[in-house]
Amino acid sequence: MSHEEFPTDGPAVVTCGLPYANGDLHIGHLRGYTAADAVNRSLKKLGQQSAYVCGSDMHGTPVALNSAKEGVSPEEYAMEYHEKYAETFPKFNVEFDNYGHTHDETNTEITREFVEKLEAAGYVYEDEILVAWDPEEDQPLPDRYVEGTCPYCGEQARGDECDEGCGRHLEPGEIEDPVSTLTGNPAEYREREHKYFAVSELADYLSEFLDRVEGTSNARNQPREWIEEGLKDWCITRDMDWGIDYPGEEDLVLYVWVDAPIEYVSSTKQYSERVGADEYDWEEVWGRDGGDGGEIVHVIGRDIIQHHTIFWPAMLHATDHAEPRSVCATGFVTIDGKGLSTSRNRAIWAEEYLDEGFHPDLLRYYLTTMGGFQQDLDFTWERFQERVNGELVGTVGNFVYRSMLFAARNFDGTPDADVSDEVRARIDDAVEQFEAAVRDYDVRNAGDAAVELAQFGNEYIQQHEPWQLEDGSDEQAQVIRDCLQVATAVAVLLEPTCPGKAETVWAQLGIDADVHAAETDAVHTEPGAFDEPDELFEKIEDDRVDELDAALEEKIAEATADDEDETEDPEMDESDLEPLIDERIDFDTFESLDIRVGRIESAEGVEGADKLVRLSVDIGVETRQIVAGLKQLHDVEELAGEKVIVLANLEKAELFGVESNGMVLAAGDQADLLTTKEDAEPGTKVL
Ligand code: B3M
Ligand code: ZN
Repeated sequence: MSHEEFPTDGPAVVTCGLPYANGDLHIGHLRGYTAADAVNRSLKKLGQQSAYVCGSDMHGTPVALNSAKEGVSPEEYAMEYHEKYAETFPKFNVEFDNYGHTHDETNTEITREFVEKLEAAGYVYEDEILVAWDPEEDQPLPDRYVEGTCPYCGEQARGDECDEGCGRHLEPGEIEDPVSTLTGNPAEYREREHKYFAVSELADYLSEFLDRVEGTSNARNQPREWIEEGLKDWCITRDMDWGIDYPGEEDLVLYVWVDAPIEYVSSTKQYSERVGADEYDWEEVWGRDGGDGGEIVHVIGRDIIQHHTIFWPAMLHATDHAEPRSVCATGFVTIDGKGLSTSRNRAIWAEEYLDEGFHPDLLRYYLTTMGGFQQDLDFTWERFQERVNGELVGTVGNFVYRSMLFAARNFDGTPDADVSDEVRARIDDAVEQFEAAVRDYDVRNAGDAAVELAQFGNEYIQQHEPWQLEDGSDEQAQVIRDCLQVATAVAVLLEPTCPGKAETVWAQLGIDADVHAAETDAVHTEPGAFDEPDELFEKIEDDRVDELDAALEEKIAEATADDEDETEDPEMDESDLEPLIDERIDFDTFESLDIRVGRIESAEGVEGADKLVRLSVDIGVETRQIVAGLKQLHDVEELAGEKVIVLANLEKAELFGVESNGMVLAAGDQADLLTTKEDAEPGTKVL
């Protein structure tokens, strides 16, 4: 079954993964919220009725742990961040139709209703299970209270998610070698009674759902593997105080991942109640009226694909709700090629960006149009400058400003002339490109449609040289009229990406209408009379970038130094080193290792894996495909050309479905790559 093309008759809802109310917002968060905001605005441009809803995720161990560190109650702590978020998003022109939170009455009520429906439909059962326990604190250790080894991939993992390895959700009791994050003690396992949602019974439904769901390929493909492996039932309760009580059970709260996605529904309800069901009907959207539901579009980070393509649709289906139409999962944000780290302050914080005085649309433009949706997105101040000065200042700003300045000086605004067929057709092409991109949830291409149209405008004005034509002549009027129409259209198509700037362009053009509400046919709106415009964008100078870079480096260094200060024992570094292995090997054993010099020919990230890179390595005799865990530690784009040392006769392995034929040697946690001092050629044996 394929979905009806946008715009559909029914309403759409666009959501973005809820931020945990447990810390400041940074550029990694903003990527998702700006992309989803752009998706919502773009759908509306197509004439689709659509609302954008979200809310703060107040529950669970992410909030409980952080609030305990601050010594305040989880509720107080989470509310404070919630209010902060509600203030910050609009500053980035992220405009939610409703921004609620998971602890409010609406969500508490709807969550209870979901659980009761699940129970009534026979999907919930009770089981005695082993949960991690801190013997010293004598308390259970749900989710982030425990860390250990992922049983699937062997990486270090949190109690409920393998956040550094394979990304899988982990059930209580699954993690190996559990250690309490409260005391650092090894955790024990104790028997407890918990509630389970029989997700495994819905495997067939979920397979069919995955055939239908639209969105990014990572979100459609990864879950198939999990289903093929066999779905486990899902433990939906926790031994905690903070959360929504499990109906009828005093000691248990619901697992945070139960009530969090339900907030999508609750938030839609709050919006609907505010504007009236005649205007926007949440029951219709979520299929609570017995219908098929509206167009539910989820934008998420790629680390929560399993929750949105397995658990959530299973919950919706089992409770007779409509299913999501699409799940679009973004990649992560890296800074200067390295993984974003809040503890090391390797981050650009939302407030920090605003304090620099940059317009929010600049960052929105960067985040929504830099690379594909699913790819990791690297942020550097240089590239930020490059994109702002190149596309926004040089192409869009320059075109709009020069056309309008000329028009204001020679015609007091829009000259009296008809738009030429050529220009009208070019604008229509841009609209087509934009609409096709939106139907693909491709916000980058939608943004490109606007910038390429401005580029055309620049070429057009250059070619027709209105300054060479007689002032006030019909010919001159014609060229300028065309340019102003292009400017009008650029603003419409750029609105989802740069809403603030689009508004400015329309205001400057003397158009007395709302560019946000405008649909794509508004590209042909006639501009009015106007005075000399202001420049739309400001160039970012090189020394500004140098300052920003220096400040970023400094704060990372400070955070690292703070980390080191905490290492009280100066011997610590040494004891961190692994002890030497006593047992000796003979020379023959050493000789049996075929170690070679190699040269990396190409490198690309492995889809779905946070760390893995697929390398093509020339080892003289042949070229090998080798998978290595280098992604977060190195700039993948810069690996090609590096000389490396390869263990060539290591047995083959398969990582994330990709064959690895050999091993690239590297030292330590930071994967410092081994290389040669002089110029030994690929293939040379290491002895
Ligand atoms: N609060 C944040 C995350 O894991 C989490 C999302 C909930 S979405 C329903 O990205
Ligand atoms: Zn794992």
